[in-house]
Amino acid sequence: MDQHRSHGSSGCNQRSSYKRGGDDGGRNRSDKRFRTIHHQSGSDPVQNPPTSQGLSTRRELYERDFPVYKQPVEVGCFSLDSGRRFFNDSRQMRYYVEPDRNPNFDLRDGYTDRFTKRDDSVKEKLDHILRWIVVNRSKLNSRSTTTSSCGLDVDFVTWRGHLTKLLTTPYETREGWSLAVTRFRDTLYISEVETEAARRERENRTERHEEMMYWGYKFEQYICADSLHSSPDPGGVVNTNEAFCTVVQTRLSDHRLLFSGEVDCRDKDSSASAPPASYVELKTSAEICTPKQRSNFHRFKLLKWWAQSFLPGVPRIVAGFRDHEGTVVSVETFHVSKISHLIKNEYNCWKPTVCMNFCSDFLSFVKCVAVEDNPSVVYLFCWEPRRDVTYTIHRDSHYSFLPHWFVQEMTNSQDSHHQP
Ligand code: 0WD
Ligand code: CA
Repeated sequence: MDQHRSHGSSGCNQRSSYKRGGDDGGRNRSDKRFRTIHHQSGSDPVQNPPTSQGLSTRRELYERDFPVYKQPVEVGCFSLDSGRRFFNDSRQMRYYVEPDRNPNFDLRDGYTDRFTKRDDSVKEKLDHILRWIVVNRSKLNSRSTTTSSCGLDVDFVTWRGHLTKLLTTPYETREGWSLAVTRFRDTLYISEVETEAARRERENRTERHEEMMYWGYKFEQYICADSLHSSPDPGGVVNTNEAFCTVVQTRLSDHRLLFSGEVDCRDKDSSASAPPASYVELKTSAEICTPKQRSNFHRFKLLKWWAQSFLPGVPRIVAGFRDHEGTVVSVETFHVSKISHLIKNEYNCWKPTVCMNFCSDFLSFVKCVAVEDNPSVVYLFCWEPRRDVTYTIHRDSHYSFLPHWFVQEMTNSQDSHHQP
């Protein structure tokens, strides 16, 4: 994993320009990443300050040395069963069975008679990760025995998928995002809020699109076995409620991260490396027939694939290329560490360093903006393509996402730590 140090500093003190009010005494006028935004006055729940800082997403501002990104360490895992119930174990782990290079898998098989689809109108927010934290707290707070601030020993808690969106932001031209942030006991929790555009798209998917979403899960079923000594069962039911999730800890610049991501399967060979190095990400994509298609694959798809797997340290992506009828015509393995070399010949292509520096700067921005430590306050960071990242503040609103049981559990277990 790259571990080059970045030269820029990212603390709030050096970057007073992050702070609201726009009174930076001119210190950051030369820093083009942070811009004063004049908000329109409106009647929203809580008013923005008249002026506040936004964060630019222009690529050229993030072309610095690669920031420190520590090798992610798996600190735990959990499973979600066919009814989306949480288990603090690896019961949903699946094992990789190498397919033929030209397997002719029929991805349409079982649609819709052997398919149970997760209800994606149900927003689970961070709940499963929070559940994992409550059960595994002792693994996380090493400083709790020596200091009075009995928080988790991490700066950010989130889903890997949210970080993937941050990494790809400088190159995204179509889809914006909204991320809700709450500071609680000095940890910043980041949970996505579905944008209006995303909701409309979800509610108006075509039947063709629904079926193509199934194809990805069907590919997994052709390749994954439920146990070390069994074979994949393409005759079974595809149930997208089921998930195995890894929980990893790492550091990006000076940001200590704890995040979880869904893992498709692991290498069967028990002498192979420990997780996350033994994990395999599975993907499907349209077969590549023209140079233009190859270029688009490199420029757009490999960016998303790289970002998603690089974050948790998953080293291998196995891709099934399918025709228009949903037949997998070829299978190819991509080594995540080699993807940035593969794309070097593309004109004006994406750069890993831009992705990581933008993410790092966004997290610094969040640290400086989200200052009030309060489980019911949400700082909502929003971004649309070709715009800066902006934020609004919401108290006791429908955006609040830390559940009472989590706040209570964390408060109680802290109190009990302090009893003689
Ligand atoms: O309600 C939501 N929109 C969210 C749900 C937001 C964030 C996470 N989640 C849940 C997912 O249902 C899943 O259990 O968290 C888990 C995955 O989190 P992640 O790893 O952080 O998400 P991401 O990297 O975006 O997706 C990883 C895999 C996907 O694989 P592909 O190869 O398609 O990228 O998780 C699956 C999917 O297999 N996945 C989902 N499965 C069912 N419903 C969903 C979803 N909404 N999103 C991702
Ligand atoms: Ca996958």
